[in-house]
Amino acid sequence: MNYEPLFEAVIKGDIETAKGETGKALESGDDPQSILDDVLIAAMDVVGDKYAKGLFFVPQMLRSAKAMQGCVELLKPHFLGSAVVTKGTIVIGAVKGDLHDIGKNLVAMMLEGAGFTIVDLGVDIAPERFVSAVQEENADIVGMSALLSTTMSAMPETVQMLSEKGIRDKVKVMIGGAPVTRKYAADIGADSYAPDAGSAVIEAKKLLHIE
Ligand code: B1M
Repeated sequence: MNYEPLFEAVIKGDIETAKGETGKALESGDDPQSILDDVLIAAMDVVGDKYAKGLFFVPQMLRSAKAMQGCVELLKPHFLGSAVVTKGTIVIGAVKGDLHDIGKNLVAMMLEGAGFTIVDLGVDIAPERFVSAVQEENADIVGMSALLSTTMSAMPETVQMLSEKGIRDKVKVMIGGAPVTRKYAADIGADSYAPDAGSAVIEAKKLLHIE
């Protein structure tokens, strides 16, 4: 199938066309993973580049984000498996000050599809909230997402607070998001870093010694 119309629709923020093209691609049996990686995420990268070059502004980024989210909703059933036994509980959220949730939602979706129970706290989550959710949910993993270099510093605050509450050794910490690196994860004492949603599943399984 020709993906150009879908790619362009996400960049333009044309939700109806984007959803229509995604539906057509799925109906013609195309691989949902490649629609996601090769078209939707690639289109968001173009949007980010245009913003960085001053060609796009926040309202345009927002429209593209909405178009992407509409498409992801259509892809979602294709990623969710039929696992009935949970592989573990993962509390996840975007850190304090960060409103970007597309990547975090994809990570949550893939983890859920792989059989984990997901407690999605949403966006702009303060360290206290991550810590209380870990306690309330008896979570095996806490996952933090940051897309801004200015919000990453909330990650070590959460790690620190887990230690102060005496529960650091009871929960694994996974972090990710565009400005985050493996080195940063090591520096702040996180247990794991994943560059994308697929790797997040592999990392979560490793952390809990599954398979
Ligand atoms: Co924003 N934004 N944005 N934005 N935005 C970026 C991130 C930016 C890189 C654009 C640019 O300049 N090129 C830039 C950040 C620069 C920096 O700090 N390094 C930026 C900026 C500056 C801003 C504002 C400050 C703009 C302003 O207001 N002046 C503002 C901040 C708002 C806030 O958060 N407080 C802002 C606002 C927004 C919108 C609200 C308009 C919208 C977000 C809507 C939403 O999410 N609901 C938006 C968007 C859409 C983007 C871009 C274009 C796309 C982000 C995205 O969804 N990517 C982005 C540019 C870019 O990334 N190319 C940009 C697709 C997504 C699938 O990828 O999120 O990286 P990603 O997730 C991946 C991996 O990172 C990883 O797996 C995911 C799936 O593969 N991953 C994890 C993510 N979390 C993980 C957690 C894990 C493991 C892996 O474990 C727990």
